[in-house]
Amino acid sequence: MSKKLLLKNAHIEGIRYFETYRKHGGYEAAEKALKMTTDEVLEEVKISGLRGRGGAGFPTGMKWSFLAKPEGVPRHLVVNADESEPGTFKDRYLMEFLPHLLIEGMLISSYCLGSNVSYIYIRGEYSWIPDILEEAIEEAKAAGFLGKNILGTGFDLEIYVQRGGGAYICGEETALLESLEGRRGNPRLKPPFPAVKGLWERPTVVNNVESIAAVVPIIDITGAEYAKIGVGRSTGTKLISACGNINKPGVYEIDMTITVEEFIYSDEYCGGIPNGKKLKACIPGGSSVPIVPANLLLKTINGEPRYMNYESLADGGFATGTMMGSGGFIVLDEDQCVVNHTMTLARFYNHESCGQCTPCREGTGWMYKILKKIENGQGKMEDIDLLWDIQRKIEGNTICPLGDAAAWPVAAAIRHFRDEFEWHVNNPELSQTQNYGIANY
Ligand code: L3W
Ligand code: SF4
Repeated sequence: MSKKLLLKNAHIEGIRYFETYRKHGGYEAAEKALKMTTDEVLEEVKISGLRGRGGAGFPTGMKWSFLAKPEGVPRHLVVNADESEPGTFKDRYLMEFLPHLLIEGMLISSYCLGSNVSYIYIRGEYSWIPDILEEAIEEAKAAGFLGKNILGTGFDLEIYVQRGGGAYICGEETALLESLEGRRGNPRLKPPFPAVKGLWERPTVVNNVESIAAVVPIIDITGAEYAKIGVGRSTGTKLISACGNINKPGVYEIDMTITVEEFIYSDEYCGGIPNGKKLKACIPGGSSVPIVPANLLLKTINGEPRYMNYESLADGGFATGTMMGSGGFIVLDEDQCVVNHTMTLARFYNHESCGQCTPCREGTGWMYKILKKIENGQGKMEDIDLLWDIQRKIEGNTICPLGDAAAWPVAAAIRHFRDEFEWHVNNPELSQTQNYGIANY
């Protein structure tokens, strides 16, 4: 059984409210952190090995240590709650059921970074959650954990919740900052990174909800103890939102030592595939990461079991491996059609492209049109090569990672499931009425 750090109290009735949260040890980590120096808190986060839980897995302590500290310039912490990656809904769970865990994590992190005004930028579609967060903020303020001179330390902190307008691109950190400043959410060129020039050109740390929540158990049990959980550079626990063809969709906390097979088939997690169907493929880190066929998902190219962690999922590189990404775990059974699935994703990325760079603006639309043609039985063999060519021209040639995120699913689908694309081309009548998966298994 995986160790629980973030969700250990999630089952307690009323844990959403300050009184219950506090009764179960809430804000004790904050009290501990506020007695430490900011350097000591930073050191704990560094030692913990915590990596960003939003998708990139960048070391959190290193990001914090990059924060510029020019004299007299305010600094900010911005929590990225614009969780829009298809298949990803773990931050929603945290904010909805454990809002004080996020507020406490923000208090500790803001203290460490020297941010007196911090923000939560939340996706517009989570329309009911800002009220939950604002209520938690008010409760924390009434109890003296936010506002002026917190616990008599002289540290002040205000937290504001900003609702997004429902654009996926605003989850990209610089687009988020543009939107927070009141402009259209167009990504900025990096460098400069937000740690140097972020919100209103001030040094800013942008971190995912889960990353900031994880700071609470790190201070609670110490960075060294946190680093003992997990394996290698995949320390601590990770929230996984599991969906697709599984018996038990939901949000699970894992300790990154379990195998992919255990995660899919054990009753503790996904509980297997409905109706005894076979596993076809999986996208383990949200829609942007490469799809992996079952044989490469359960074993690495060296024949070792594949584990639910950053290194093992990426084993063999993108040609055979995939990525932990945001932990949005999507399972496809033998009846699913990869062409249809890839077309749906291509439509999404085309719709969400901000349009600033030509390869992404034009390429995503082009890929969607070709995939639709193939899916509808109107494709030619050369369309598959054209699709391959387009995705290659997008990858690495855009301002932000949305271009790569649109290219990778197409590349992986062709690499691993070219036979399905060819089936659609060779069976135009059938492909208009049924999918490859249903026709062939
Ligand atoms: C200062 C340097 N800071 C890097 C910071 C940077 C950022 C973090 C990671 O994209 C990925 C994307 C999605 N000085 C720095 C530095 N930083 N070098 O570190 O940066 P980066 O560029 O590796 O990634 P990113 O731009 O944050 C995130 C993928 O995650 N993804 C996520 C999708 C969406 C969600 C969601 O809805 N929640 O997660 C899934 O795979 O495709 O590749 O903070 O500033 N020298
Ligand atoms: Fe906009 Fe796409 Fe360029 Fe990102 S890659 S800046 S979403 S056009």
